[in-house]
Amino acid sequence: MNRWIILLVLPLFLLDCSNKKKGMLLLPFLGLGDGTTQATTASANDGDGTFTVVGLETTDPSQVTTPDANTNTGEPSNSETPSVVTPTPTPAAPTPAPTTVNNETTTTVVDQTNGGNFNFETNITVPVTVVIVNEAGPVTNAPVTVTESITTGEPNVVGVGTTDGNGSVTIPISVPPTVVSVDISVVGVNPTTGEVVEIVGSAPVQQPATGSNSEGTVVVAPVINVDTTNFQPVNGCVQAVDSDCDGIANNFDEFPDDPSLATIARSGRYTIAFEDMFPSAGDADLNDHSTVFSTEMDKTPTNKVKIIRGTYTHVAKGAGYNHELRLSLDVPTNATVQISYLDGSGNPWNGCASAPKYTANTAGDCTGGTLTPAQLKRGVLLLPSSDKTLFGKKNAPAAGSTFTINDFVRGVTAQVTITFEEPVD
Ligand SMILES: [Ca+2]
Ligand SMILES: [Ca+2]
Ligand SMILES: [Ca+2]
Repeated sequence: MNRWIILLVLPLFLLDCSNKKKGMLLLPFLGLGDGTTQATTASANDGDGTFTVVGLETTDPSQVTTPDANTNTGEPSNSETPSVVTPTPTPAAPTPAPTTVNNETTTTVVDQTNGGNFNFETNITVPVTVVIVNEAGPVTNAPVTVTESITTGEPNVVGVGTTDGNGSVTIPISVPPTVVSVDISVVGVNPTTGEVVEIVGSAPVQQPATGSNSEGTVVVAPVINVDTTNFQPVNGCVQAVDSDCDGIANNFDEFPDDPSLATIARSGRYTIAFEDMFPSAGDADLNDHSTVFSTEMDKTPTNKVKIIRGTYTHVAKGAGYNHELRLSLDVPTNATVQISYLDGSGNPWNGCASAPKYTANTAGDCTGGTLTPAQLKRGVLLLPSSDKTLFGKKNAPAAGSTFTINDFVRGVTAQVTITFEEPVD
């Protein structure tokens, strides 16, 4: 049987604004062309960007040492085993001077059209590059955090990285199409005052399309060149701002006392919908199997995923065929899968485990267990055969017929936790 085919991802829109992070960088849009087929570069905000410096609270200023002159050219420290800064008196300091920052952001249009092939994924995926220099040259080993606050109304860490010997880091991110800009944070120290400071700002990931027949936005990859003075990476760990010394400051660390974990990536609510006669587009109404889902991923300080949690509710079956929904994971490690099911009323549902089709299967279907890489690649069973999961209904009215909220049947909900033995990319 031919199955699956085309997927449609549709994020729920939350209009809540950031409660935490700062200003929006608005750029003029210069010569971006039609934005769909070729990369074009636009330069903007010639050094007068909105990146700013904020002080981070340190309960014990003596925890911060003045970084020595070799900080910028030294080897990056091992982020797995950061050293704790030994409290020392502040040495005879040069005249205290504030950290300053100027930035210039350039953008490159990123083709999201999948080379002309049918592509219904609406997430936008771009690299965000940050380049930091100070008066001594490139700033090496600076921790850069990229967040967005549109999806849930709270800052949601979408990527982290550390600058290399050129002061540069490129962080790939994937965000819902409602996200038009991301926020950037770099934590460091002012060597003349010993204060821990944070450089913050934002950069666009979408800009209005320009050119003839253009409408909407184009996706852009930003490169943010930060030119700063009196700013260096923290030389070691300042526990007042990073309790577990994992390199992720407390204000972003959702596991502030666990150095093995750093952040939770929250998807917000999505719908995934399939047309089932691939490669035929069929009638392309994407109603053959539809699921509403939301996921969270617990991530390590190095941006790897340790745990995936998801809730998946079957909501429509506009097909004669039956389908099952699996999550295929191409990873080099085992994972423990825990899964439970609820019926449309929120009560435990055992229709999966009672189906002979699945109980005969030893790959963790219905009951979870420890799955091998091969089993994970075949796919974790999320929702079993769709003739069972809508209780005989379809939520798929014929065109022109009436369908009201009272006609809607909530299908089976799967609650899944996948814990990798080793964190994965
Ligand atoms: Ca931390
Ligand atoms: Ca942590
Ligand atoms: Ca169809």
